Amino acid sequence: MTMVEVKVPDIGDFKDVEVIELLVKAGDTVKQEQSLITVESDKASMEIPSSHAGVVKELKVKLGDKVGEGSLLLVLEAEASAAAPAEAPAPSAAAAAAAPAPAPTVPAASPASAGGPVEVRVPDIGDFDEVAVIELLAQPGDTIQVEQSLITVESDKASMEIPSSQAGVLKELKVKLGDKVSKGTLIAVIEASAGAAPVAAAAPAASAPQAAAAPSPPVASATRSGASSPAMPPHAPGAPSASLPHASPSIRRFARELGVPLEQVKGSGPKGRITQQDVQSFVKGVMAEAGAAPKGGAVAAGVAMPGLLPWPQVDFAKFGAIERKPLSRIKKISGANLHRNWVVIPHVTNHDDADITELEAFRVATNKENEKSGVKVTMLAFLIKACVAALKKFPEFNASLDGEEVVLKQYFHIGFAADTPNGLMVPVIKDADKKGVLQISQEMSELAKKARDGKLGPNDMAGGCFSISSLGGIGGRYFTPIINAPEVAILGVCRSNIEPVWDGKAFQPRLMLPLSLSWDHRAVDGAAAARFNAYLGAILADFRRVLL
Ligand code: CAO
Repeated sequence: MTMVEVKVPDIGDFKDVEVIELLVKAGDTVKQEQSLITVESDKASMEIPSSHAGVVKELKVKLGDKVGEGSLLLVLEAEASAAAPAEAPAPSAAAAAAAPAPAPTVPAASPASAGGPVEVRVPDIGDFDEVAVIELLAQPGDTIQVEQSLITVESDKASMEIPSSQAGVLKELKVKLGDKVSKGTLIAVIEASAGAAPVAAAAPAASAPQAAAAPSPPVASATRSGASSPAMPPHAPGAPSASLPHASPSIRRFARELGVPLEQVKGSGPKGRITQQDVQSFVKGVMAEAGAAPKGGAVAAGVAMPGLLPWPQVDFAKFGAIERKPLSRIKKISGANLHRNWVVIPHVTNHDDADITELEAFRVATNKENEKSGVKVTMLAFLIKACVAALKKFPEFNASLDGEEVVLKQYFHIGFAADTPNGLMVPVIKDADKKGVLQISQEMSELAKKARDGKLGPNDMAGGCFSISSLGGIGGRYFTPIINAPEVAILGVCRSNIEPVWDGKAFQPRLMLPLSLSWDHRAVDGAAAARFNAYLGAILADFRRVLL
């Protein structure tokens, strides 16, 4: 282990600049090039990276300190392999990376003119290549001063504003947000004011880089000598507009990751600078507002929920042809109910299989016998009867929660989910315990027809104790039905299949019906749910058990 002193590298015109952020603390493990502090002058801010990887032993600066090239920032216990001196004569990769970029000099413009359109291009911004445009600071029609910032660009470590070389009226911006620009990229066309000669780009000089808003034009195009290529251009808010958020690159990145619009954040730092705390407080405020929003109501797509990301806003038409249709009235109502039930009720679902080989044979035979009656018995009618028997044996399933009380019902009204062209409806077979399978089948087909025809009345759907959702006529294996509040359980049924079942001596082909029982864990325990399902399976396997 070697102790290494990390110092402020050559940061050009940045002398006696204030430390405005400490990005690491003693004990932190830092990587080479990781930002250690942010410094800020009255015109620009920049992050200072580490020349070495290692563990921070001691920070030698505090907030408000003034630093310049050579100021000691911290002492680092460097990783053995990374302990090469930062200021080696021939710059190491670390030293090169640590060297800041020249600030953007006032860019070269098209030949001087006493009027007429002039192209403004990105000047030499060192290693700042292919950087994203993150802000447009002027718009067509604006009167622009020489050195007034036109756009802000940002790399992963720093941001900087690109100033205009020309005074005049902005005719056209040639870049948009998100565009990648490099030295020489055309950013704007300016109608030069008569007599306003563009600032010429001086020949590259070996002098230190010049800050973008340095008072004395023309400035040198700051090509640094040697291999110490720039990596850290400063953020230089040359002509801060009232709306331009004043924040360091790391805060901008932080805000972007959280989706926080910086222009809406009030900065509490010096000169209104936005701090990490400000961004966090903004997020907390938004969350608190969302939490205080509609209580008990449906939470629609697009409405923020506390603690959750906002609903994704996608321009679907960008990816192909689309058609927009309003949700049906039933879908809106059932959707809101399902959503509330799914969010409020702690659902658990038990899956099981019932052997319905004999029951199915009986059902087929019954249908044959009753062919002339016109009433067709489906498995669902038997399931309703079986559920009534299970509800009688396990009364906590024939219940509703009401505050601190459980309401146990002594009647047996069973709802069944019906698929209709307009959406899901749940008509209810009243007093199913007092009706036979044939009568239940008849009522079910009448109610299903009424549902499909949109003719169900409120009474047809009221008073349910327990619901069954059967997808058996369609297919599938298992699913997790959503409880129909204020009921405390629902049975989901899928398509039966012939399966090999071991009878102790051999596999036998048996017709197995997949059952999925969702139950409210506030009202029912897991053991009771498993017993309910097992009993239901036993009855479906042999209805004579109901008599026991
Ligand atoms: N396994 C195998 N076949 C089954 C079966 C099962 N579990 N359940 C029904 N079938 C068969 C029936 O025997 C019938 O066969 P045949 O035409 O050969 O006689 C066929 O499937 C169609 O039955 P069905 O669906 O018309 O009758 P049903 O009594 O089973 O169901 C109803 C009636 C209204 C519940 C049903 O039509 C329906 O709407 N189901 C959808 C429910 C739903 O959407 N649930 C999801 C809610 S959660 O979003």
